[in-house]
Amino acid sequence: MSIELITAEVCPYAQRSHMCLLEKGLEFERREGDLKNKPQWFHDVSPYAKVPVLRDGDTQVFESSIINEYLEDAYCEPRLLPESPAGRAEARIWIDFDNMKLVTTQYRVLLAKTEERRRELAQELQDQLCYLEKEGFTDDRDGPYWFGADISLVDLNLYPHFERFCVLAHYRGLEIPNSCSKLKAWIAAMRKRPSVVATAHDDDYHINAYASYADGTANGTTAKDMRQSI
Ligand SMILES: N[C@@H](CCC(=O)N[C@@H](CS)C(=O)NCC(=O)O)C(=O)O
Repeated sequence: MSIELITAEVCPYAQRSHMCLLEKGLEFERREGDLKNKPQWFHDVSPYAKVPVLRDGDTQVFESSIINEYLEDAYCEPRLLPESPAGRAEARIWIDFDNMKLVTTQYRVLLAKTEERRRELAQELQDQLCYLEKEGFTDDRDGPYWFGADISLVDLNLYPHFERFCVLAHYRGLEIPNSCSKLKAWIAAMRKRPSVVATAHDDDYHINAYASYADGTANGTTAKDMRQSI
């Protein structure tokens, strides 16, 4: 059975699944989807017209967090979710918080047109980061990752958009609050992880990639979806 990740180098969501495949030690091929000029084959495999999409033999899965859960179910070792139902539920709650709150606020603050709305959203983002710091990065962890010594699907979900925080710093003057020291230490630890080293890009790459979001000209599916929630 062969695994194929339909991906885009630029995409933080695709990075989540790319990292998951690396963490699982799986063999896979990557196929780059041209998001600016989507070919018919891409529409045929991607119901939301987005990357990533994973193909594993006859199985096709989309939505990065669901792809990662699929990989966890299909390829159990190494485990990327806690064993207990309570621990797994906790992981999924934080993955949901990331998808529903953190990530959408980051896009919205970049896409918002007025200064006033940007200020409101910047405050919202700051509150969410402080919540993550206080409620997420608990003091009883025995290692650098979300659940301590072992990396998890929570780490893989959260990391890619933090790699791109430089975009918010560059275009909107935002910083991760100094009070979020555990979050900052976690980002530093993640940056050393081989699955990050293999998939990461530098600040200039990301700043360039998000220019059209910042100047209001982005017209892809993701920008349109995110604009609806501003
Ligand atoms: N919720 C999706 C989001 C995926 C997504 O938005 N991908 C972007 C690239 S980063 C995309 O393919 N957008 C297509 C477009 O903008 O036209 C997931 O987690 O996989």
